[in-house]
Amino acid sequence: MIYSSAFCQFQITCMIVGALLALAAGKPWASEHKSLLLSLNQQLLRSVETRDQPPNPSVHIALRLSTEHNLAKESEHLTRLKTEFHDEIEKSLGNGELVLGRLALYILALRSSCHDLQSLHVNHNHLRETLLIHLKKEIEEEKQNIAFSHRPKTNYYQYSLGILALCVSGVRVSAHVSHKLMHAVEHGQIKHGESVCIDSHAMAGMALQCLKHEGTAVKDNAELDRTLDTIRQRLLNSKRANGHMGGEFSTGLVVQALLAMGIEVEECAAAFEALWEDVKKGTYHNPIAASQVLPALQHQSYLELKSKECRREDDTLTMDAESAPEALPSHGQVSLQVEVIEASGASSVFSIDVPKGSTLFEALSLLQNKRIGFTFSTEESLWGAFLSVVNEEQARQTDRRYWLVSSEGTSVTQGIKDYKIVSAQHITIKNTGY
Ligand code: B12
Repeated sequence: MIYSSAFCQFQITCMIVGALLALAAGKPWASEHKSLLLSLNQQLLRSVETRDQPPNPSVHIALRLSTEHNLAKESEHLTRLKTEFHDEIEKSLGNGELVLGRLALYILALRSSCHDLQSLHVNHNHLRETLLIHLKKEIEEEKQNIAFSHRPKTNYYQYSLGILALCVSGVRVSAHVSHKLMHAVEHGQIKHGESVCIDSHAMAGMALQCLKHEGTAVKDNAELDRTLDTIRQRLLNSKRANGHMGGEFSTGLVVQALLAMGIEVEECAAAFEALWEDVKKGTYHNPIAASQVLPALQHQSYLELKSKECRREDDTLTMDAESAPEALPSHGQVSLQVEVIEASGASSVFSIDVPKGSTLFEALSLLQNKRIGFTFSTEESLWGAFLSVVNEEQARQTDRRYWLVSSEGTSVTQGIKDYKIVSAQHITIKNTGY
């Protein structure tokens, strides 16, 4: 009797498990995810087609790490990187700028297409060096900057990108260079403005994990393990109630880093859910934002570039006609207050009504056109327009200053060409040191 009731329970359990398995086999979400992936991939492919956008190495990496390809379009984009982007790098070098992050991304992009890295050179100061030799020099220079002023001239995100690019290209990274990164992590020196920079921790995690995989000699192996643990913990602790890790624009990189560091896909379930929701909402319409998310959604990370072979690749990705962007009916005007706080602390407030749904860039342009004392200008970057000058005051990265943009006291999470004004608000643009 006892035996038969236990058997009965066992049968019921089996039936429930069976039903669940059958449901899972149908995976109603699987086909939705598949079409979201395809649309994100196509969005990136479309972005490289647009001639008015400069080639972007981060987008190239995402296209190349993807499982589906359009080999002709990817090859065209590679050519544009090797000409237009390459020229931009040489121009910056001519102006005496550090190009660490852009050069590292460029090398990763070339690696993602299995391009021979020894065949490309940069010319500057009458010197002709391979990209890798020049990257090594810049990273050494940054190491010296950290030694003297306790921080890099660029930032730790770019320093990590540099280490990662050398590592996946099979170039030895000096133990002094990696030690400086580990030290910065351990001493909480990696910030985005005032707060801990989750994106840079993710990049540092991938860079250091690559060194560990490769068995690169470091100053102290125990320090490497400790730092990787610290990073893993900080990334896991960045989890928010809605599943984002850090924020909607950090989650892709954090997931990539966690996967690279050996965390199971299942452990990132909430983060994946948040990413799918954001893809659905169109949060990643900026190509570089999409480029940091697509690899994560395909369970890939930049570490995979190390073993990329570019053989027998799929070539089925086509560009469907772009679905016309939803024309947002403009429901009248919203009032905007723009407060500018200069480095001296002096503040001025400007008011304007703008069409609902305008980008902050459009709103600021309207304000500028009113000729009531507000002016601004921007600089181009891989993320788009970076606000650099307001009322003729420049917040220079070389002076470690920038214009921090907040709405109702909260730092906005997008650039001025992406941030939309949908309700009346008080925008503060403050010249801030970091
Ligand atoms: C470092 C950094 C900064 C530094 C840059 C200076 C420095 N010395 O390091 C500082 C603190 C100034 C900064 C400022 C801002 N940042 Co920032 N920043 C980064 C970070 C961590 C790395 C950028 C980098 O070096 N990339 C590598 C190099 C090779 O690429 P690059 O394009 O040449 O880099 C330059 C530009 O990216 C530019 N930049 C930095 N941040 C931003 C943000 C925007 C919107 C734009 C257009 C440009 C830009 O500065 C970089 C160095 O010169 C990224 C993280 C990421 N996931 O990419 C966030 C990131 C790009 N920043 C972000 C944001 C939101 C901002 C701010 C808008 C915050 C605010 N509320 O004010 C401001 C920009 C305001 C403005 N004036 O226009 C978001 C952008 C998200 C989005 N969808 O647009 C990111 C992705 C962080 C995140 N996960 O949320 N940032």
